[in-house]
Amino acid sequence: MNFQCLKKVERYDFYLDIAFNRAKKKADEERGKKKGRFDRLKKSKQIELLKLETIKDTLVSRLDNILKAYPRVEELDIFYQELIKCTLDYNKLKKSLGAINWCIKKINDFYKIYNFKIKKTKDLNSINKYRKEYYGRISSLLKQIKKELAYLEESRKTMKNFPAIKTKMFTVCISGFPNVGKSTLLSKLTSSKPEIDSYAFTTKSLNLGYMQKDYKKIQLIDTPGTLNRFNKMNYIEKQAYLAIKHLADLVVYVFDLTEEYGLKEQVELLKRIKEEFKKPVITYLSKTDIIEKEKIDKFDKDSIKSLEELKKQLSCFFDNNPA
Ligand SMILES: Nc1nc2c(ncn2[C@@H]2O[C@H](COP(=O)(O)OP(=O)(O)O)[C@@H](O)[C@H]2O)c(=O)[nH]1
Ligand SMILES: [Mg+2]
Repeated sequence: MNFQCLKKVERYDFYLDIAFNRAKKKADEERGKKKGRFDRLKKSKQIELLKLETIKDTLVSRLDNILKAYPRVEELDIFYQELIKCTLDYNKLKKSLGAINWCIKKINDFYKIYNFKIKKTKDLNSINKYRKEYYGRISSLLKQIKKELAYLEESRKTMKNFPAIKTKMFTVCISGFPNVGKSTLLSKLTSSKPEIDSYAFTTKSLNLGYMQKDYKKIQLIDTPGTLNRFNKMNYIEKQAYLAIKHLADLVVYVFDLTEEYGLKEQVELLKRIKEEFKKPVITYLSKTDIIEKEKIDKFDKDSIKSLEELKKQLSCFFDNNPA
């Protein structure tokens, strides 16, 4: 899912301005047209009805576009549903979308009512009175969804930074302590250019990359975090947690023996990851270019100790991919 293409939601008066201006322009055009016999009442009705219709059509189409562009939360992959729930007020979001829907209905209702009233009247003054009433009611309708439009725009800004993950693709999550080389590994395996050395606090979205063979692809996600309690995690750790939980088909756990973190702590985290997610895990030893050979040889025999070997192992999963 890609949330980057969600279009900006404007303030309520922006939509009113567009609709009223368009109505005025159309009415001016209509007035300028030369017609045969001049019937003032008929002409006036025609012009005011045109304004009513233009306002209705413009607003309904604009509001409808907002609704269509917004993803239906309940149809999204569980990963995005959970991400929305932990970054936005889910109920408020649903209510806001509901309010837009309500507004569209009311606009249509008022249009029908005032269209009928203007068509039926035989009095020039009443035409103007009805038109003014219609304008007033439409303006107040839009004003009633002012807060909801603002909340949709706020949500859009948040969702714009959601990672564009392919939720159906075979997915490998790269985990391990900070600074062990997860982002570096992602950049070596894929064409992704994640920031190396960046802190989990400064990144807005998970780093993703793809390994490709012929037409087959697998997705790799750099998932930083040390498994605190969920509500204690920062935003990027929450994304990482949800990605491992809902999207990972395989976890690559990165070990680093250059002693930034003790081996004991790293083994402990690996154990917790296995228990928490119950996903297949393979372990990889990073920074082997600067670790003494003996230390590497002595390290856990099941761990992968070279990039080439890891690539080979991962390439076995190309055929597991339904995408
Ligand atoms: N020598 C060496 N340095 C590495 C290797 N992988 C990562 N680093 C360095 O380790 C630091 C942390 O790497 P990074 O990929 O940002 O770790 P992350 O926090 O796990 O994503 C950076 O300074 C990298 O340049 C490696 O294989 N060899
Ligand atoms: Mg990193």
